[in-house]
Amino acid sequence: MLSKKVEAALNAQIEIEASSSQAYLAMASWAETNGLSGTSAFLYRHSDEERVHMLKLIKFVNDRGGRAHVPALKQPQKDYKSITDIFQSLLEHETGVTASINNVVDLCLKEKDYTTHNFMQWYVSEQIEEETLARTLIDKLELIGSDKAGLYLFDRDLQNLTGTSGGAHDGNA
Ligand code: OFO
Repeated sequence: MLSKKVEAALNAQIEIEASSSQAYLAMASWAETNGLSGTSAFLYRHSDEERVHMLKLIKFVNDRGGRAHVPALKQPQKDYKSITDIFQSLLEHETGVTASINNVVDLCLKEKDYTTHNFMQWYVSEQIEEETLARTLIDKLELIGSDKAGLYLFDRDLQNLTGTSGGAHDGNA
């Protein structure tokens, strides 16, 4: 059984994962209409992965005797200055998500909720992968600079790049 505090923290995390999914969907749509089809495919997949993160939390909360709430969401940012702007925003967003996950983990320890603590470890590892990937992509974009051919290849490479393990082995969500 979840404590009220842990239940509230998990519900707050559900909202964050849902907002992440919306934010990356908006980025995908921007990229799609700015000639970046590979980037857009990557971001659509990333958006789907975040939805899976949300679903895993919803199921966990309900299975543990709590009640998951589906949140209302604010409209995400619509326009971006560039592809680099997209990935910088994505990294900034993920850094915030990591901080929030760490807070949930911390609360689990305080509440001696080792089951939820164990469940959250998946999110902890996921965040390491996501932040590393975002930093790698930003480094590549810095190297490419204004080289159009480089940008073309970067976008093409993203066509089939999976964001993280998130979408692949989430069979239960
Ligand atoms: Fe990348 O945020 Fe989910 O966990």
